[in-house]
Amino acid sequence: MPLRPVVDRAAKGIVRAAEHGADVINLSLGESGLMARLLKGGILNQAISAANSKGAVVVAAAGNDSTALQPYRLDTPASATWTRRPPCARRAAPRAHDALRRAPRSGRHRRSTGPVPGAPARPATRDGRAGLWDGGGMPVPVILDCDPGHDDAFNILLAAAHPAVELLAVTTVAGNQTVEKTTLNARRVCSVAGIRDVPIAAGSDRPLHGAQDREQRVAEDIHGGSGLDGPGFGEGKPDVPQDPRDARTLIRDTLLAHPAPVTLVPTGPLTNIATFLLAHPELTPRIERIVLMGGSTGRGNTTPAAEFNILCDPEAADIVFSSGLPVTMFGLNATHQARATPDVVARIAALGTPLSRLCVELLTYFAATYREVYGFDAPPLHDPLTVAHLIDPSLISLVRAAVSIELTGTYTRGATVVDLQGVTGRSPNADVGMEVDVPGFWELIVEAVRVLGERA
Ligand SMILES: [Ca+2]
Repeated sequence: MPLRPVVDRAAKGIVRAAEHGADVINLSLGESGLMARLLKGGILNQAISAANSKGAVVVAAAGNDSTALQPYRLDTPASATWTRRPPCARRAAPRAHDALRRAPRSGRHRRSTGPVPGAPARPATRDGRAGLWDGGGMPVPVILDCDPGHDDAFNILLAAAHPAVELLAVTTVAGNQTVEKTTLNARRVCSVAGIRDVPIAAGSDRPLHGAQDREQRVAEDIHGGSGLDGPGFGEGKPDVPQDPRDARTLIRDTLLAHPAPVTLVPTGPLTNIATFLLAHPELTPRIERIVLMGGSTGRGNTTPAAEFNILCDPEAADIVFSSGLPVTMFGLNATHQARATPDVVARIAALGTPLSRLCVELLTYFAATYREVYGFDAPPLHDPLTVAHLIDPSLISLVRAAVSIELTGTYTRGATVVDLQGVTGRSPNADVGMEVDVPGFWELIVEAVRVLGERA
C-alpha cells in the first residue's frame, strides 16, 4: 500500500479513538523503522499530539521504532489495553494549574515537592526512560537563559512559582537589550518577586561573529531603552545580587552539581548555549533537552523571514539545532496565539499585590509597543510557552520536523526553515510547537503571579 494512505488511516484512527474516550491507543505499523519514515510528514505526530491533548496515551507496538516518538506521551507496556474512560472521570481530571493552586504559599518548596496528583505525564526523554514525573515525582530541573525582556520576565515568574519546575539558575544574554541591562532586569524581576535563592549570571554581550561584521541587535522598539520599560523600578539597586561567575561557568557548575540531567530553556539569542556546547561537549550527557523560544514555521518579525532571537545569532542557532540534543522549539506561529488580552490583564490586576501591579505595568507597555510596531490588538507573551510546556505538555501540540537555520540568504538570513511536509528528506531534529491551549496557558501565568505575589 502507498505510504500516504497508511499514514492517513493511522492518524484518523488515533484521532477517532481519542474522540471516543480512549485512554490507551495501541499503534501498530508493522515493520521496524517504518514509524520514523511516517513521521516525516508530521501527520502522525499531529494526531498523537491531538490524542494526548484529550488525555489519551498512544502506545507503540513491539517492533516499531518507538524512540522516534519520544517527545510524546508514549508508553510501551508488555500488553497494551484499549479502554474507555468514564465521562465523569474525564471531566474531573485535574489540570496543571490546579497543582499551582495547591503549592505552598511560603518558603522554598520546589526541591521537596513530590508528585502532583493528576499532573500530566512527562514526555519520555532522549534515553527512552520514563518521564521524571511518572517515576519519582521530581520537578524538572531547569536553567533559564534569557534576555529580559517583558515576556522573559513572566517566564522567570512561572518557572519560580510552579512546583513542577526546579529553577536552578538564570543566565542572561544580549538580545532585547545589552547584556548589562538584561542582567539587571533579571535581578530586578527576581527582587520584586522574592526569588532570592536562584543564581543569576551574565553571559555573552554579542553574537558569535559579532566582533567581525555584525552588530549586536537590541529590540528597543519593543522593550524600551531599559529592556524592561513600563514599571518604575527606581534608581536603587535590586537586592538580588549578580553571581560573580559568567553564564558558561554557572551552567557548567549547575550541570555538574545536579544529580539528574538538566533542561536548558533559552528564550533569547542562542549565543550562550552555543558557546557552552562548543566549550563543554563532554557535558552534553548532562543536558536533558533544550526547550527554546525562537523562529517560526512561517514568517518572521524582525525581517519578513526571521524571528528576532534567531536573527540575532543565526550561527549559534545552527549549532543548537544541529547539536543532536533533543530540541523543542516554540516559534512565532505558536507564541502569537498567547496574547495578553484586556481580560487577562484585568485578572492579573485584580490580584492586588505589588507583583501583580508590576506585571500589569509590563503588559501595558508591551501592549503599546506591539500595537504601534505590529498593529496587534494585544501583545503575545512568547517566552513562557517554554516553561508552560514543561509543566503541562498537553498545552501545546508538537510536530516533529527537520528545522534548518538560514545562514546566508540575500533576504532570509536567520530564518528557521521548518520542513512540515517532509519534502527535504532531512531527518527531523526538533519538535515544533503548533496549537496552544490559550486559556490553559493563561491559567498558569495568572496563578504564578498570584502565588509569588502573596509569597513575596
Ligand atoms: Ca526573550
